[in-house]
Amino acid sequence: MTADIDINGARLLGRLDQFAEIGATARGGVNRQALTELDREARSLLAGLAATRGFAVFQDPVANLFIRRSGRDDRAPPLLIGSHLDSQPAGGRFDGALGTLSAFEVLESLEDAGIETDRAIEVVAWTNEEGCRFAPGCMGSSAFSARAIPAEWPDFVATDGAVFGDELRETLEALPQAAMRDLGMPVHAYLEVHIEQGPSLEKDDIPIGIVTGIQGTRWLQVNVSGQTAHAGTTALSYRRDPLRAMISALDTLYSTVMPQDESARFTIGRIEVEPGAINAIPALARCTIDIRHPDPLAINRLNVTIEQCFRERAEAQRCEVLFKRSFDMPPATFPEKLLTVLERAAEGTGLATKRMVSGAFHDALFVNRIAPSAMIFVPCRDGLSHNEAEYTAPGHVVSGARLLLQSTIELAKG
Ligand code: HGY
Ligand code: MN
Ligand code: MN
Repeated sequence: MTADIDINGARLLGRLDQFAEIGATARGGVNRQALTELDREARSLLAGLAATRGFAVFQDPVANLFIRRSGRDDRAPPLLIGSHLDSQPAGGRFDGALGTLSAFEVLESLEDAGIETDRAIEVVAWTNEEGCRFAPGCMGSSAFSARAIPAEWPDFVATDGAVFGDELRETLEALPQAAMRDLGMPVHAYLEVHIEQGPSLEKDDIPIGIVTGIQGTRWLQVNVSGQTAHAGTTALSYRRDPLRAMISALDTLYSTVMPQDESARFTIGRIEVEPGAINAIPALARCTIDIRHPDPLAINRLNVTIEQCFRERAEAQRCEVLFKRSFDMPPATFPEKLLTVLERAAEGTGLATKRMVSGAFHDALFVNRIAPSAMIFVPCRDGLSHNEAEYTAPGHVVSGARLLLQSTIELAKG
């Protein structure tokens, strides 16, 4: 049964354009990394729009931003809908913003239609979902679900040298109009709209993905250290070259991990070398490794293989190797009862759907630890994401928000 109400598609598409201006890149993407001035600008724009509609605005100690539309029973745990506003350094205009702004559009449409819900509905913009400026990812949703900020986080240093504690404090102070609330609260359920970030929906020409779960993710930081020395005077037998060890290990891993297991994902996102002088053998080679797999045991096996390979190649070059695990998220499964609510609402709105597992991680994975959560995927062109060319057709944007609206009305019932 769908309620006789609809979203304002033009308003939502306009909002997406408006937010895409904040951190817009020359090639049509967005660089609005977590806890930067641009992130703060997007948060304050959303908070301003909320205040204009008379919604209450809150933030918690890890700067998760909440926009609340009250319900008849304000003591009942609210329904949370949302996503994130931070982006990749060369990100697209839909990753995160689509879910956050679709959720805000749902609040506005309910307000326009004067529909009163039993439960309060809160839009949430989670802090640092991407994890690329400050690792790990999903800091906001993981601290929210654990009701604690890990003691080591405030000292974490960003890829640009900023310190997490300082940036977090600045971000909180930049939104004085948001009332502070404690970290974590009872939540009735959580829904998130997101672009698929893969090719499956577009290939099957299906407008809606009902996400049944999220594959596991593990991030490693690998440091190989050797001895810096003169490029001209150091013969081979004297060299302890960490970059040679790293390249040898990576060559083997690239040619084995994904070719031997089509469900495995192995990505080196960043490599750094110190001192980085053209005429000095490196002292240190550092790289990041992103491992993904639907099977948690496979992630452990991959981790062992990777560390073994690096150790062998480091030893062959008389170098040392250190590993640091900066993110570790086992696979998650969303509850069947929520998937059925989404599918029934999609049927009511005449939207074809298909069930699928998410290759990307999302905040819903952590929220699912404290409340039933589910995700609605919409297609993205060529499956491209974490790329400035990321694109979702207006019709798909509207369908995703329309389904979120109908599902929200269903779940906001007492
Ligand atoms: O990396 C991820 O899976 C997410 O899109 N940040
Ligand atoms: Mn995202
Ligand atoms: Mn992303």
